[in-house]
Amino acid sequence: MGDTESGPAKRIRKRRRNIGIGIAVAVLVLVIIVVAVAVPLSLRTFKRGFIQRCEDFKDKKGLIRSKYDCEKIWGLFEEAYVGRDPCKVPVEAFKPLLNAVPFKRKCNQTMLWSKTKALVHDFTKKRKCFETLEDTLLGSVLDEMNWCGKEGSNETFTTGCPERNDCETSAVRSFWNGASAAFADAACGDVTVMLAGSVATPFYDKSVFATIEVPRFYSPRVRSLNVVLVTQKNSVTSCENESLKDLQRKLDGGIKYNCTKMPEDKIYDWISDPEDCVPC
Ligand code: N1C
Repeated sequence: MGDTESGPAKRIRKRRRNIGIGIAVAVLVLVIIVVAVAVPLSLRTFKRGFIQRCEDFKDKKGLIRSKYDCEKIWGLFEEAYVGRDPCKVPVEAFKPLLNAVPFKRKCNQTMLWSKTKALVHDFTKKRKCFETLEDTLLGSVLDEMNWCGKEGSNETFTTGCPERNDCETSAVRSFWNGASAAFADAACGDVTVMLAGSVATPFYDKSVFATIEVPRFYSPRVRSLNVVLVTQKNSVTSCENESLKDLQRKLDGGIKYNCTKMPEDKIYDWISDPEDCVPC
């Protein structure tokens, strides 16, 4: 039957096929270019962002702390995960980085959180007497970032990395676990934590707060743990919640425990009060 096709029809069919092949080749070339350019570009952007945030980091008084060697900090950071399987980065790999940028702070200033991140950071932005991990240099530089390395490569990737629950020892999880441990080790005096009164278990036993921070508090270095249970309009959870009793049981004996229920609106009123806290 094909033999009966006229000359012009055959030519049109051939031309269409050639156009199809041309488009396929162009798309393939485009994909190769995008992959080749985008990967190093994402690394360049990630590293540049890291260095920029590090150099712009301000202390509590709003002063830029030029004492940090941000290139050196980047080098120590990168060493922890480059060339490794993205799911096999041990917490210890971040030790040199965490030792180089210690979390020293005055007593009574430690502010922890679990499932209340946004509110707590709105709070500490105004109330400089408290400091969260994200108010420190490393915490602020890496907050909300996702990154990983790959075996046989010396690059940093920001796409194709494990998601939060994919593996226990991803670069991101190990960094936060190591940083949270070092941050908790630096706590002394009265420690504050904001927990969510809108959930059934404000003290969730798998959280970083429960598994990493609480076990690092010892008396007399830590005098008290003050829980602020943040409630919303329909919150039913109270300080009598079972999980909070569990928290009390897990706490080292000499540490005083307090729990105060506080509506979220009231905390926002406080935040907007222009009067700042007394010298820390
Ligand atoms: O698991 P969570 O809370 O109890 O962790 C919060 C707790 C805080 O007190 C911080 O000191 O642990 C510290 N911390 C961070 O500062 C932090 N910033 C960003 C722990 N994790 C942190 N992240 C990311 O959020 C990280 O990916 C981790 O898995 C979550 C924890 O959030 P959560 O469940 O609300």
